[in-house]
Amino acid sequence: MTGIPGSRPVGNQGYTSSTVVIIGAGISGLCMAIEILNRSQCRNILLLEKGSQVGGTWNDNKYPGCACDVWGALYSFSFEQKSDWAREYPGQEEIRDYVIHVAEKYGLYKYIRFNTAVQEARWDNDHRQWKVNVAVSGYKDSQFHESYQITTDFLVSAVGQLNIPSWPSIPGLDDFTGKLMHSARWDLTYDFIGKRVAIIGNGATSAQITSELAKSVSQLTVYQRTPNWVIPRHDASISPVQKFLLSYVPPIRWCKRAIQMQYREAIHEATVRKSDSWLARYMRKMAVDAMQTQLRDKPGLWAKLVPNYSSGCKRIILSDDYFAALNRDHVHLETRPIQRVTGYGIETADGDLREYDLIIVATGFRSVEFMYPIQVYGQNGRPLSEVWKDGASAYYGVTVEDLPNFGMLYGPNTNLGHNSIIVMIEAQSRYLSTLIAEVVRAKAHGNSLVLQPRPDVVATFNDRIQAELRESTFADPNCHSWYKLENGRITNNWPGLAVRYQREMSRVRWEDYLVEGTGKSRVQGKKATHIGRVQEELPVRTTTLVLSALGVAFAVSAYYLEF
Ligand code: NA7
Repeated sequence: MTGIPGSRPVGNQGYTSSTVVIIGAGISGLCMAIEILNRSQCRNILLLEKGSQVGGTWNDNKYPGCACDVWGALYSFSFEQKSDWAREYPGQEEIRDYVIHVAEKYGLYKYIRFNTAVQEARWDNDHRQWKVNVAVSGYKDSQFHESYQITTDFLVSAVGQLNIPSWPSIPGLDDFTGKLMHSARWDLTYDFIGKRVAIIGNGATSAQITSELAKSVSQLTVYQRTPNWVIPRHDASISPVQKFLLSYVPPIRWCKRAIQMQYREAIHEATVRKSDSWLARYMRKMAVDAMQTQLRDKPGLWAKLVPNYSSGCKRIILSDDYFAALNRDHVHLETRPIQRVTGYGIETADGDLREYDLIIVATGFRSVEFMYPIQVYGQNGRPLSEVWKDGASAYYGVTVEDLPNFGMLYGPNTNLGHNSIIVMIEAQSRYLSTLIAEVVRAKAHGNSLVLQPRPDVVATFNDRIQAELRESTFADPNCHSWYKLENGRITNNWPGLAVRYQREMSRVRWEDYLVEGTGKSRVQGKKATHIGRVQEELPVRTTTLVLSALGVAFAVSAYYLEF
């Protein structure tokens, strides 16, 4: 049963087929669905979500202190801007609620199948469709069937880069008899107040947890392997007056958003390209000054907390209170390497053992293993693991060699170190929905259409961005990060400005694609489809001046009116 291409069949029909399948109902999966619904006639879409709520990483990460490290004013869709964030840097619950609001407002719940984990996707050359095998979890859902197969004409992966927790291979970790949890699988029923706590790792997640837990645990030890650059965040709550103005005087909200976008793009040079620029040096000085000020009682720690690599090589941590937490008497920074975990605590390389009630593993995600653990087989059964044997790569992070009618959001080389990922996700959704619209149109006319990027185009694109990345701060050999492989190849980050990505993605060049199927004539020979971009930054010239003047007026009034 294939159903009418444009719409989902009524009732229980067509359960095992869908014109489009999107894996994941996080920010990118929902954005993709909205774009398809807006830009094409297609209503026959399915979002397969292994969790039981929308939100993706913002539903998974529920640890104390979890917040966004991008300003809230920038962290919402351009078409659904949130104007009443409680804080400049919103917390997890508020972001998850925003994502739920989007799913409700755009009527997406009816397209989502929860408790459904994709295990394998295989392209069927004969039928020109994907066969997607899913496992059903959830006590009741799995009583109907534990697994089944869905066929689809176009498959989109929206699983993101921060999806599967990375567990360290520390000897004895499983032998610990106290409470053990990964930061991305926080047990909200566990009462940590008054407990002796260890936290392994000191990345962005650990810094947020440390700042929060230091307030209520009896003892807290942070196990640091490599120091990070930490700069002040200057977070603040947003007053009711400002919320009112942002909500009811949209130009003020646009102005705030545009200025923040402009600022974020302006720091790209210092964070990604030139670690010796005056701004990069200023940022590092600001980081060291803030650390020494907040950690005034423990000068012995200062040298251990200054990294020996470019700021930007790893994600810069934004925090107003991490070092202040480390300054407290019951909080301890441990830099001796961990040797093993015992039944009761953690032993360092010199044999020193400390006992704990709770060990928090804040060691990040399996970020370079895109789509893990889903097994994908493309054209002629070629495994994706073979296409990606030297590391994940894709054409602008969205389409992959030998994977027909397949798209990715937040795929290889699309992560940013300096700006909001939502800007990238919107550009990707526009682009992919243009490909999808053609496939849907062909199907509606009883034809088939198969699109996959030309290998030479993908290779040229990747050679170009890899050359740029080799010159970026991400490539600093003194640091390893979740952006790159052990051999130094940077698989996760985009080298340029977010605006440059938007511009390069603002047209679909059909000549970049191998086109097959009975409906290929509509696309073959066509040069490009212009899809435009969402301009978030300030345009130069007159508008720049006007918005800047507005921004200054806004800031001055905010200061005098104390909102
Ligand atoms: P990150 O940034 O990947 O940080 C992981 C931390 O865990 C980092 O300090 C690592 O040290 C440490 N780590 C990893 N493996 C080990 C082992 N085996 N032993 C000791 N320490 C270890 O993850 P986060 O969750 O903090 O942040 C991920 C992103 O989420 C963040 O950038 C935001 O964008 C949101 P290392 O530095 O590798 O020496």
